[in-house]
Amino acid sequence: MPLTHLAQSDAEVFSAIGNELGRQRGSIELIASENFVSLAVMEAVGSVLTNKYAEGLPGHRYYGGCWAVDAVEDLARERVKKLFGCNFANVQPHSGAQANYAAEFAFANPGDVVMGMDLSNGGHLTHGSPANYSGKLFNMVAYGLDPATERIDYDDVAAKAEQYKPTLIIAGASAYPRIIDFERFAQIAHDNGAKLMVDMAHIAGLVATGAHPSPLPWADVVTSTTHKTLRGTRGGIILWNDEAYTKALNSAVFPGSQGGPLEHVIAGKAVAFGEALQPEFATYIDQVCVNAKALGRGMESRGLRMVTGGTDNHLLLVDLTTAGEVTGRDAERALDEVGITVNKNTIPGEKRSPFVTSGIRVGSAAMTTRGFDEAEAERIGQLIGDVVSHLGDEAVLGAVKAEVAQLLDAHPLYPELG
Ligand code: DSN
Repeated sequence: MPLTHLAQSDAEVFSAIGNELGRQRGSIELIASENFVSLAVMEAVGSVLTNKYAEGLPGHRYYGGCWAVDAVEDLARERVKKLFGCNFANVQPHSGAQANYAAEFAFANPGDVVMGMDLSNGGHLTHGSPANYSGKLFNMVAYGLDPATERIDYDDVAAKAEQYKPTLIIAGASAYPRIIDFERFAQIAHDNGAKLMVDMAHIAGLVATGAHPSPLPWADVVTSTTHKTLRGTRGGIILWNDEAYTKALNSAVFPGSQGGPLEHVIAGKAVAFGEALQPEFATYIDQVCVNAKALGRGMESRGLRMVTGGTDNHLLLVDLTTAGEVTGRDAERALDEVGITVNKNTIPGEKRSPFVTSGIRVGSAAMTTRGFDEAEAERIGQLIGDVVSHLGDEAVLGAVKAEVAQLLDAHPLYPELG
């Protein structure tokens, strides 16, 4: 929406926001955890709800005047329960990390053994990284991938669960391109007296439409962000089915780890959940999956290797070691220069630091929202390959940049914003 008041009152912030709109318009967005929300979501997040304190839950608040935000939060809860077919939801976590913090502390205490996927194998900071609260407060045991298949080594998970008897096992990943077997995870957890938490942040949109099997029949608790494939405003959610967990989970959010909920953001979540319940969202997610495979084909045609050989979801992890000495950092920078945004990423068996890496991660959620089709996705994959194999070659990079600009022109982003 036109930011007329901001333009008049704060030229610096107005200008910075304008720069970011220009940046988003001027590049093919392939960061697998990003997307473009609807203008309706943006309007809800930019609304007067930002003024309201509402500690507590709808109908049980610590402040007066909450009847309107109660209705908003109830809409968000009801819609997300319908979307994922579950009994209970808390829509207040400010982020995925906050959702994970609350879910982990609802089931485990400091010092308990908790198992999570190794970060360098595709896990997440909040699943036990030593740099994160999870690694500092829990006694973390990491599981990883089978080096031969580069897929989750479920036998390793089972053996470690048997050996260490964790309180909680966390399943879910930030850079894993394959279906995750949540039933198997639940069997391993429950056979060993552990609870299962699934962080489905990356694949939530696919789970919503059935493009990835749902964790909800199996997990004790499911967390997610709302802004990746689910295409909502930035934020977190917690979902579960067993009423016995309700008090612990709600209390772990407030007062356990948060104060007043961000009701304007919860309104944005409600709008996004409403959008995801429409049949068009399933069509969108199908295209996301088609485009991810096409990106992979394009890159493979230029000699790049996809970790695990391809993808079942919205993302690909690309092993650059087949492209000579090119690092993930070099590739990320060169692609940025031609208007393709990706992130460097560690690959299984990584030998470089996380700041350098031997891989990149690409995802199709945002580019599909922008309207790119399968043929364009395959071509973009080829262009990525051309850039990676011609670092420093100004003629090739210039030609790629011109073609990227043409592709972007064919799919304008937020034309309504002027
Ligand atoms: N979930 C991370 C990502 O996938 O980019 C950010 O925390």
